[in-house]
Amino acid sequence: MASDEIREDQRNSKELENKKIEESVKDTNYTFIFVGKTGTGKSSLCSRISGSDKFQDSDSGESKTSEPQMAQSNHFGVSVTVVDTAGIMDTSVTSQEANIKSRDDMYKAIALCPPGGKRAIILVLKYLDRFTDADKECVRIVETIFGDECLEKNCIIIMTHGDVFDKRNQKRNLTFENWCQREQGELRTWFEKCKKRILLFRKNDEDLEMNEKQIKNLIQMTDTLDESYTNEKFEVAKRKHKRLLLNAKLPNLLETFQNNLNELKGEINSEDLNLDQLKSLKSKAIKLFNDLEEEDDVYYRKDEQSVLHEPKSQAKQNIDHINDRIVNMLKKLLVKDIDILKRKIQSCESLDNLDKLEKETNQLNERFSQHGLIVSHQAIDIDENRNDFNLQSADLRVFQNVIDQMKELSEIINEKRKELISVQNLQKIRSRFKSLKRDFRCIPKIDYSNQARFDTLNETYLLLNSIQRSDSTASLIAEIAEFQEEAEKSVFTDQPCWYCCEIL
Ligand SMILES: Nc1nc2c(ncn2[C@@H]2O[C@H](COP(=O)(O)OP(=O)(O)OP(=O)(O)O)[C@@H](O)[C@H]2O)c(=O)[nH]1
Ligand SMILES: [Mg+2]
Repeated sequence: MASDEIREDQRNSKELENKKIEESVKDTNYTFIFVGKTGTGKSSLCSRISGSDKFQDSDSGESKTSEPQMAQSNHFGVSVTVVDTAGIMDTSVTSQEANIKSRDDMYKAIALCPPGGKRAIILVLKYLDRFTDADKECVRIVETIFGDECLEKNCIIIMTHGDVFDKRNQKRNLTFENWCQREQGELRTWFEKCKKRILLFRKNDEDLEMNEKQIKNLIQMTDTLDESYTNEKFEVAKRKHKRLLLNAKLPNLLETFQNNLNELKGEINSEDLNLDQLKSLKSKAIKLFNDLEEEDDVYYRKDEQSVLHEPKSQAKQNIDHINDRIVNMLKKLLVKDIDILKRKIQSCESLDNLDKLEKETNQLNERFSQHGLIVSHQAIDIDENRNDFNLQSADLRVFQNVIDQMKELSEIINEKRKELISVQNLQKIRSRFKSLKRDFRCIPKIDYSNQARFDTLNETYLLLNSIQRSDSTASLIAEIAEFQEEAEKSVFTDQPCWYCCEIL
């Protein structure tokens, strides 16, 4: 066969194989999250699978990757996303910090995963490594982060440094499968837990074909997983993990909160607290509650009884207790202010003073708003910009009678105004009547023209009409009526009569 034909043949069989793979894979979108101890070869795997140079690998024993990164590529007609993570048990941080950092890294890594498709967690181990307590700890961390069942259901082990394995075991004619079967200790446990899903990866940047074959094996093994690793699973694992952390720190946490609560309770029970003191106590109580809420929110599911339930309900009681005191004290102050004004208005004797008192009523609103309340005679509301007491709309119920009193206050002002105006009018009428009577009686009747008499009479009609009839005006009305008769007589009888200067 000519060499061209051989090449053509090879190309055809390769295309056929790729087509077969394309047909055999079950999804169109695969995501691999690489986790493992530092230096095992995660970044190097990500580079080789994605072809991207963004993943830096390290030669030294120092941790290289510090932030999770992702890249996407296409193989055999499917989309493959790799997510690289920082090495667990990072050599640059202490063990406790490492745990927290790993957890946060994984949150970020999960966030980088595209939605849907098949997801697998790839636990990367390094051939040559003797598995120590640090490795055990690393796998334990993976389980706490991704969930206890993650090894069994969602994990594939990749053993890197397959090239070194080949060199070592070629002469012994030991296959990787046999080697796995013979391994004991930790690797055996993980191997069993992962239901023997393990792949050996070799690093050879020149051999692209081998690289593709390794990717193919990974995709096909991922298809054997019963379940994909979903965000929901991660959320459940995350809550469980946080709960574990909370349980660990719970005794300390509860002690601190209890001390703070007791201290606060002592202060609240003091009898003579002014508004400012109550305000600062309420802030303290709210802070305490929010601190508990913050701890609680991340650590328990909504359908579970929280371990912080008891201190939280005590903290809530404290807030309610202080709030009751604040609301009642405010109410008392407002009612007292309104009462003083009411009495002033009731005893007011001039319109000028009444105007001043009306102004004071409006200023009363300003005083309320200093306390974060907008009060009118229709309604009371919270001024959010000045709500220093942190009042809630439910608190406003207590102020209902303040609104009623404000309403009453404005009615009293209106009534008072009417009353004062009518007194003023009456005074004018009285003095006009006095001068009318005096004029009429002081001028000798002979000099008083009939027209003038007629006008006087008319004015008496007008005066009587303009007086609002009430008990206090009865005597004035009678007096004018009497004078009216006299004026009528003078107009209609035309009898000259003489009046002395009789002044009223
Ligand atoms: N010979 C050989 N070397 C490898 C293989 N895989 C990785 N390496 C080398 O191992 C070293 C560490 O690899 P990295 O990919 O940086 O390891 P890592 O897991 O990302 O490390 P961290 O980022 O620190 O967690 C690098 O020098 C790689 O070139 C492999 O299969 N064979
Ligand atoms: Mg790395």
